[in-house]
Amino acid sequence: MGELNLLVVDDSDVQRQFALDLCRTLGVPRLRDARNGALALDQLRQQRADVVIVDLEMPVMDGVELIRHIAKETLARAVIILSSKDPVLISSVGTMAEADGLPVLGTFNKPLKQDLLHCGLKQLDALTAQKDKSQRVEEVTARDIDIALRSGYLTLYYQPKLTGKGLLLKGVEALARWHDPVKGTISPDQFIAVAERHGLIDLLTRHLLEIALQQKQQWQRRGVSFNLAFNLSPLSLADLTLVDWIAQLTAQYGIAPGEITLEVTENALLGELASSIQTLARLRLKGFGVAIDDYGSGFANAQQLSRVPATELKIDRALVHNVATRPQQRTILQNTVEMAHQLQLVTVAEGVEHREDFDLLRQLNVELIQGYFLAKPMPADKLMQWMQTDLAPLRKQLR
Ligand code: G
Ligand code: G
Ligand code: MN
Repeated sequence: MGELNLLVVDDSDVQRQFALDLCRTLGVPRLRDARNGALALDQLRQQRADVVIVDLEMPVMDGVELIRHIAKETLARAVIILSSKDPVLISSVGTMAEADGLPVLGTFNKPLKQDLLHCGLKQLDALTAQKDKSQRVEEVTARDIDIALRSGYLTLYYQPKLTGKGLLLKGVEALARWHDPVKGTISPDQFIAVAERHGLIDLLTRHLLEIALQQKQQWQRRGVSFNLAFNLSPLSLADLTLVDWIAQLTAQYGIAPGEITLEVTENALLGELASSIQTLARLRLKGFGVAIDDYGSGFANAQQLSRVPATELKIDRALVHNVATRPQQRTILQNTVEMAHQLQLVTVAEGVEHREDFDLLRQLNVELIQGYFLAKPMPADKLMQWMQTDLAPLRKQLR
């Protein structure tokens, strides 16, 4: 628990002591407490905290108001929310906090449980690592992309998708990577959108698809077979020539369409619906798999989903991450999985980082699991090495 500085805010003496005792048991070195929101705010303004555990129902200033102040004045790095009220209410306060830029490590019903608290507090380190990463944002220009395409700076990494039961390697997702000799590694978040804005996305997509298919062909020649998933830009779905050139290229490399899955983000399916659906339907007719990506991050509803000719539903990291410490999120996830199964879709959980989440997902019958907990995206040669050396121990450990 390092140097952790934690504040417990609860109007009930008994509950407050209980939470403080749990924190002591977990070895939190610096502990403070406050009886209501107003007193907590005074304390935090004098000295900020790493984590504040907030009870929602309190006199003088309730937890909701306190959390807004903490977020607006950045008085803590993260909060944990407690209540004896309806889980949906607790969860919506959590959503509010995160919308204000305040990370939530857990939203729990009272009484607080030690293992849940421990699991929540452990997230803080990951949070810090993420922050450091997101601060380095560089602008990429259309010209840079053009040069990168010509110079071969763009490559693909591959992230395994494993079955929850048995940990079989069912597929990999290809993820674009840009290794620039001057700027270092540039993330797709920084160049896909620029390519889309400057009319370079088709060029980029073809370039990357060709790399992917070439790689797939090599694996095939070595007798290794698993599905390959490839991300398509929503813009590409409006392109009526897309299906033909994907089919052509796939055939050219001697790959069966059933071995390829095309991923499209949920939000792509909201706008230009008719032409998107036409494109996806034609891909399906030709035998390709179609995955709805980032499901749960946007606003697609079940009815819209049922109209999309998909084979797979990828549940967004936002619904998956820390699900084991958020009981109400678990309910949403469970319903999503059931709905997907009723629509005959294979479910994939994205962004699984913890053992606790992995165990829960397996229990909820999510077929495929993808995330740092099992394997990070890696270059093709690394993937082969990973299959040979890391996969068997992983299976043993998670049996
Ligand atoms: O690894 P990650 O940082 O790899 O990817 C960030 C985002 O970029 C994700 O939303 C992912 O879907 C998207 N992305 C990654 N590779 C590609 C690609 O080849 N094409 C498109 N259109 N999006 C990609
Ligand atoms: O949007 P899409 O699902 O295509 O993007 C996948 C993104 O998620 C990529 O940026 C990939 O690098 C990233 N990713 C994969 N596994 C994990 C994980 O366990 N945690 C986090 N934070 N990101 C992940
Ligand atoms: Mn994807």
